[in-house]
Amino acid sequence: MSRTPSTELQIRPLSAGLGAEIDGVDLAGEVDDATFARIQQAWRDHLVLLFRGQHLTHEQHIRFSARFGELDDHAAIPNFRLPDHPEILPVTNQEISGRKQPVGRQWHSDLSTTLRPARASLLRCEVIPPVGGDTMFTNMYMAWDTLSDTMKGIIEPLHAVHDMGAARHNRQRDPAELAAARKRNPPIAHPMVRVHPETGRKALYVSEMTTTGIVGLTEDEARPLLEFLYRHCVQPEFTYRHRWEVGDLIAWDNRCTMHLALSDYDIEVPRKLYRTTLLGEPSGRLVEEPA
Ligand SMILES: O=C(O)CCC(=O)C(=O)O
Ligand SMILES: [Fe+2]
Repeated sequence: MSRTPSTELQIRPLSAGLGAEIDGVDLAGEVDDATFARIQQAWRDHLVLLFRGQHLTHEQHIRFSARFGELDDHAAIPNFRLPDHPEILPVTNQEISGRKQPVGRQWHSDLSTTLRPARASLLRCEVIPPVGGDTMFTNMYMAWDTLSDTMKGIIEPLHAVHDMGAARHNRQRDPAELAAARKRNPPIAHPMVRVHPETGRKALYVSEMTTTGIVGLTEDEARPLLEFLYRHCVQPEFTYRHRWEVGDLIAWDNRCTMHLALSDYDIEVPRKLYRTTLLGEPSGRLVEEPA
């Protein structure tokens, strides 16, 4: 097993909005504490980290991911996780046990329909179409910082409802299956602005994929505000668009970013990535649904 001295690490920003490529570390090997501390600092500074040429086994992917915290076992989506490695979620357009997987084709932050929304996700690329299959990321600190003080004042006390039934891909699902999934993951009200526990910075927290409304506002009141925020959050200057290569591993911080899987490729051509998900700090509360 190789050891990577921390002095070899190079950090190169990927766009003005967010993202950095980290060079000079072999994630299959033993990453020493000093190197990991620099990776964590780069992660806090850049929100999304890209490591190229990392051809990891599932065990190596899990071992590196666990350095960031407590791993989710994907019990919320039991049909899609790997039977031998519940910490690994295949992210693919191919069928898994006879079903097509719901994919993140709307802007979102992972596990927002749970009481421990994801801290990090680490996505590793094994198969990518010859063209397309890109993923976009956006910086939710910037989304917050660039609102007017008046708008910040309006949003700060509000909670938004996150409901997996809202996702476009879930609307095409078998109703009984969706009802069961929604029972496992009932709607959650989360604060619309979160203070990042490590940086102390405020980040906007809404998701085009899962947010259905705002607690205390009528649908007519909430809808235009949410539509404005969805547009505001994804201005090109806040974003990075990643063109995948086999062997890429991207670690992103869900507490201050959103991401989007682009359908800019021939859906019949295989695309296969694997994700680990880190559980985040407790957040939000269950929304009482009318019986
Ligand atoms: O397929 C992708 O590009 C990203 C899918 C996604 O939302 C995720 O892995 O969390
Ligand atoms: Fe996602």
